[in-house]
Amino acid sequence: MLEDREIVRRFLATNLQVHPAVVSYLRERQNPDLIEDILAAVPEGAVVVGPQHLPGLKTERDGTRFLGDPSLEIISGHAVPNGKGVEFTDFMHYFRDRYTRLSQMMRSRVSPLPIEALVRNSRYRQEDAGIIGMVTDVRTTAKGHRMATLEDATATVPVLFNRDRDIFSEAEKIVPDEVVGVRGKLSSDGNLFFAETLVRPDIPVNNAPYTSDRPGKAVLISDVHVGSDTFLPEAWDRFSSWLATSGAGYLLIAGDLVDGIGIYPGQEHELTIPNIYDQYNAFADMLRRLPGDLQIIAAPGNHDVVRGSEPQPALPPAFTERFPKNVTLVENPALVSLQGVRVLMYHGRSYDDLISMIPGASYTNPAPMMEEMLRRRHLACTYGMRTPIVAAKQDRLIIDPVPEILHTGHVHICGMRRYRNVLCVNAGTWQAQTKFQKQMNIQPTPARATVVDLCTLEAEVRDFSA
Ligand code: D5M
Ligand code: FE
Ligand code: ZN
Repeated sequence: MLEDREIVRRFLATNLQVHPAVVSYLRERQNPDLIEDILAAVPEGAVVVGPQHLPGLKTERDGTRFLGDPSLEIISGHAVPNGKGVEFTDFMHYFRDRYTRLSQMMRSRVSPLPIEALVRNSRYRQEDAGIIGMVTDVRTTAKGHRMATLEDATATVPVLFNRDRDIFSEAEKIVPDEVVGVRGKLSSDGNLFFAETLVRPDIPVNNAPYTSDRPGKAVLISDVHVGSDTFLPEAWDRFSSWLATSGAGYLLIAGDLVDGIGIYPGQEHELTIPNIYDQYNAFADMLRRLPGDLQIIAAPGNHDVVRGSEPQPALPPAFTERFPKNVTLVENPALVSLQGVRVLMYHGRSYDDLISMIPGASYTNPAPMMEEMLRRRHLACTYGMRTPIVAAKQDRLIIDPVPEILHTGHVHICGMRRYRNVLCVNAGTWQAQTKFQKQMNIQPTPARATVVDLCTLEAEVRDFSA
């Protein structure tokens, strides 16, 4: 077991200090070779080894890119030429990658046996044991218990969560395709596993976020919906004027930049700009009126012109010709570093799934859903519901490394909370209530922007609605 003390000692031995975020990264992986890799890659003259020195953070494709100002770094999800972004594979490989990486995060807490060994070997019957599996099926039994089928590379086993136990409330939140660990006992006939504890990959309890050592402010928004007849131009103008004097260095936009076309039946009757190119050009004009030294990072959402399956590619050049130079287009999701503070941007399509499956979840209160994503270390666990997912060689929707900030949108309702020192921000919208939202009884909170101080990670919501 690689402990914090040992990790720190190893760095000190080479006269380097180590940031707590790096310590938690290494503790989670339990791989001493990684320390050597990091030490080998630290540039000469460095005093403190920080998150920016972690090799795992470089993208698998063409390395970390520094864009203009080195204070902005796209760690993963930068724009790549059409089609080259994802290496397609089959779902078996995709889910295997998910299982391997998420199970690794909880091995030390579960001490799992391979499921096949557990069920085949009679010596494990009615003995305390642990397993880690992907949930292939979950339901409530006739007697009101929760039953989940867990699968690993060797076999599957049904797991029962007794409704009279404390873990039941957690078991009610189990969703298909998440990876969980359980400890408990196999029945005497070997056909059923009785769960006593439920473990999720989760954020380490002692998660220590990185903060910038020089002043900096980031503004987080999403769901601008340019082109819709409910887009709020006056509120945007107030925001735009404020930004010029705000001293903010970064503007992050987590998708649904424009309203798009053909997104829902009858949308053409609710558009003021019916042409998709014109929508992006109008958005470009809005961005051109913002300060030229503001670093703008824009990711797509389900209303944007790119493929809906996640990870969604960055907007292609055909639509962004008029965008100013200070805009960096990224994929959805994307992990960006602002002066070392890592922001995981994700539009949030999976809210539609989580809200339908997790008891107590609702569109009005998105913040608890962000916590559910963090606990599962996954942005969109469940395959085959509302969130389309691409079978890629690597599961890019896994939350790894732990970011300082999780920035989402989609539900059009502002929400904020901190979970184990991760700042969760759901950014709201620039669109008033639509006909569809009226039918669904969704009351949006338009015209809000969240301002984050990169030195303290303190955040405040500013209201531009009046
Ligand atoms: O999502 C705008 C809002 O509408 C947001 O609260 C999610 C909700 N929404 C979107 N699609 C659906 C479906 N199919 N069912 C229920 N609720 C939905 P936007 O992505 O901007 O259209
Ligand atoms: Fe939206
Ligand atoms: Zn959306």
